[in-house]
Amino acid sequence: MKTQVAIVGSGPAGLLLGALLHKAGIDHVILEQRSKDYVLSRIRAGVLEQGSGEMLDELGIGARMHAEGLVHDGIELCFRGRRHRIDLHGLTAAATGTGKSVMVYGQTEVTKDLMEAREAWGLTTVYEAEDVAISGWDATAPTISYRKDGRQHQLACEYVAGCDGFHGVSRETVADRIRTYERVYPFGWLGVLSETPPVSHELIYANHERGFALCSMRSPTRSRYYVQCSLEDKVEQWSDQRFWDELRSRLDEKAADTLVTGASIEKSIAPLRSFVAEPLRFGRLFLAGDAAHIVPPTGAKGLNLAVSDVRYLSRALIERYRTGEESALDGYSARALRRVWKAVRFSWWMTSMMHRFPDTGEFGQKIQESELDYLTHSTPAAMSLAENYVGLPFED
Ligand code: FAS
Ligand code: PHB
Repeated sequence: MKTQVAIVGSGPAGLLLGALLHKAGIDHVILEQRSKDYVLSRIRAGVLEQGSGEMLDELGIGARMHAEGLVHDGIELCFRGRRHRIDLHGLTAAATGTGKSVMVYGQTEVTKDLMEAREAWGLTTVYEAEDVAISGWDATAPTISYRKDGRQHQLACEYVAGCDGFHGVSRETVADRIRTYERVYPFGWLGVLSETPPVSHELIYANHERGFALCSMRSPTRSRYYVQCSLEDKVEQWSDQRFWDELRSRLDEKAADTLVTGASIEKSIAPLRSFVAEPLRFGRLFLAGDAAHIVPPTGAKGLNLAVSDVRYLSRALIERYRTGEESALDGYSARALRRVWKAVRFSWWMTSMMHRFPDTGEFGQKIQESELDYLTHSTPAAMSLAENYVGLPFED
């Protein structure tokens, strides 16, 4: 088989890149190691930056997002038993003249919309492609080998987009040439999905001496909650009752009293890390999304950074195929990384401010509360949080 661009991975990065290349008439194939159902079964991100939603609109696949997604103009920060609203839309309007919001619309739904578009466009995705291996990326005619239904296949291509996530093969292929930067956090997030109405109409990020908590949602009837937990914890140790009790203990009185609990329909523990690989280009191989970087979900940036990388990579590939010009491809890594590092910083900052670390102690707790007090009473400080949370501008 032969194509112009081989995309490894059918998560948000790979699917979105495929859609953008298709719209530009560039031939591509997606190779995905898992089944379609497995990819759709993963419960992950919940918040889309405004720019991410606009990219789905540009592709003509934003209809369900607008019909079912929830536009949020603010978030709340809860500390010392009180909630304080950060007016994202009002603050970004005051700062830039244009108010911005976020869209609460699960990554699962984005993935579903992109997969359905692919099928409608008759595009090729090879699911359950095993033992994907990339060769010739340092020359001009890369080849990808993989096994499907017990048979070995070769895919000849001109460029490879490594969109295969943190544990993928793409970054591993160039492991001896890549520089990595990492911070592993000494705690995890225990997440619960429940068919219960959200405790509030906006997200609540809570700082508490017992640890961080987050109240999010997927719809007016489906909630997503998280509590910071120990990395030694096992999901089996957390009954639903224990989870709800712990969540209540970290919220303000009104939220604790009005929280509607119910049976968890998904419960999982995710470790937290900040990770960036540099550079993002190796000859004809380009890394994008979680294959290149990981952020703690505190700033709701993971999925949105995958969108950001793909925006830059797709434009560079389209320019190359339309004009033969390769300057945008040459500039992809530096341009994508500038925005990546700003989101990595914001996610690290939010995580550092909201979580209980082993060495936080009483002094550290006072410092965190003081920073939150400053944020919720200083317009310039709140503007900085707001412009990062809704998504910094793309530098096109
Ligand atoms: P993905 O990991 O989504 O997709 C990579 C794809 O490549 C997968 O389908 C995988 O099966 C495939 N693949 C891997 N190796 C392969 C190989 N060798 N060959 C072929 N295919 C291969 N972000 C947020 O913003 N908010 C959150 O709350 C949040 N929660 C998260 C919770 C968890 C448990 C995890 C793991 C991540 C979370 N994230 C969150 C981040 C997440 O949403 C990612 O940023 C997003 O999935 C990135 O998309 P991709 O880069 O496409 O990577
Ligand atoms: C989610 O809804 O899963 C979510 C929302 C905001 C975050 C992290 C996760 O910062």
